[in-house]
Amino acid sequence: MQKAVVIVPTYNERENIQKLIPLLLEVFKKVKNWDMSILVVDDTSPDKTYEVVKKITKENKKVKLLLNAKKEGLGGAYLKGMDYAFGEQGAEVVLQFDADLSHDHRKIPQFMKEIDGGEDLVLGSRYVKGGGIPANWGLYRKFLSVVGNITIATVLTNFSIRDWTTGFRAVRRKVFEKVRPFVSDARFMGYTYQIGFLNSALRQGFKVKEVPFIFVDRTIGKSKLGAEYMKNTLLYIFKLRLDDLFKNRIFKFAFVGGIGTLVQLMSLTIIRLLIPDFQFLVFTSFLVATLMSIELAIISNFVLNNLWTFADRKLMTSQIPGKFIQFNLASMGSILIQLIINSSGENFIGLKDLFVLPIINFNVDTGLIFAISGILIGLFWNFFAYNKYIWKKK
Ligand SMILES: Nc1nc2c(ncn2[C@@H]2O[C@H](COP(=O)(O)OP(=O)(O)O)[C@@H](O)[C@H]2O)c(=O)[nH]1
Ligand SMILES: [Mg+2]
Repeated sequence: MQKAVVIVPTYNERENIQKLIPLLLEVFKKVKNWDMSILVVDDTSPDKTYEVVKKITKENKKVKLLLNAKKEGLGGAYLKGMDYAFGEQGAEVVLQFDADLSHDHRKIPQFMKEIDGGEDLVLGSRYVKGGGIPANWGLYRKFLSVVGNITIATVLTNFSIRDWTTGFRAVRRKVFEKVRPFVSDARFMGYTYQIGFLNSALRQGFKVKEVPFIFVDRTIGKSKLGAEYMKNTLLYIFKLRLDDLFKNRIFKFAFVGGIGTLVQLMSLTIIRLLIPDFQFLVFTSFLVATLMSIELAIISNFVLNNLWTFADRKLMTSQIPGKFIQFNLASMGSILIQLIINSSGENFIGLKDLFVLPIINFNVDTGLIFAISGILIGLFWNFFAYNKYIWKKK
């Protein structure tokens, strides 16, 4: 029979754990096809929770204690517990269960059924139909929990999950093996572990199922949830999305283009200061300065795109001269596109001042629309040409 281990992290849960263990052992009898057991992970609680548990382990083989020398947080306790359960204990499934009787032990058989049915990760959910949070929770606590979940789903743009923060879960071995490297750093030692773990599992395509349960407030002891949690969660989700953005080729392309524009404007200013305007050469020197600044922007774009945007298709040294010429042609193409669109806007529709202040007139100037669409189509062309010709997929 395959093994399933219910991990119960404890910190000052002396009384709760004594009540919980018999309830769990009782419900295990309803799960016939799994060898179920309990692993309590205690961080040497000051109230000596571990002493109580140690006593129970002597009477019952289905209960084990893992004692941490010091408090490392909820995520730390789960990592250690799961390493042990999936490792030494040879478990195929681990369940996460709070010691404070907030989670519904009667749901465990249903969790195991979902696993049998092919789910990789089962969540006890307070926010799907049939689930719930305690009616007596103050407005502030309800607000935090509900808004917290909505915020997480919105920032991660994943609305398939209703209860991101739930600590009642069943995890298959393969999920833990794939997710562990992503939740091993210090950020996940606290309660952020739950969100980090779930997000990583979803991104790796594991099957996740929410099972409703009604969360019951603890009657004994205190919650350990602190401000650490909110801060770390927000930091985690926003940093994750920022990382996503910086991994996005189109974003990098646009960013490099922005730098190119800055290079062009700044170099134009500097070159114009360096090249004196001879009266009869005013036009020529302006033209020279403009062309030089455009070329500098092109060089900046070429180098940065090669090193960053298309780092995965980086050019070999021998290719660089030829590709650089192609890159210049592509850039010229984009300028040409802009010129054509702008001038056709002028010639065929009869527009003169392209940048007439539309904001002051309160009616949008069609010339501006042509200018903007010229730039957009030019950018589109650039991105296309880079992908298709210059940094071709290998
Ligand atoms: N081992 C260990 N368990 C912890 C730690 N922090 C919380 N827990 C346990 O994790 C479970 C959930 O914690 P709790 O304070 O009830 O959080 P809440 O239900 O979100 O308010 C309880 O069983 C706690 O005893 C920790 O640092 N180490
Ligand atoms: Mg609790």
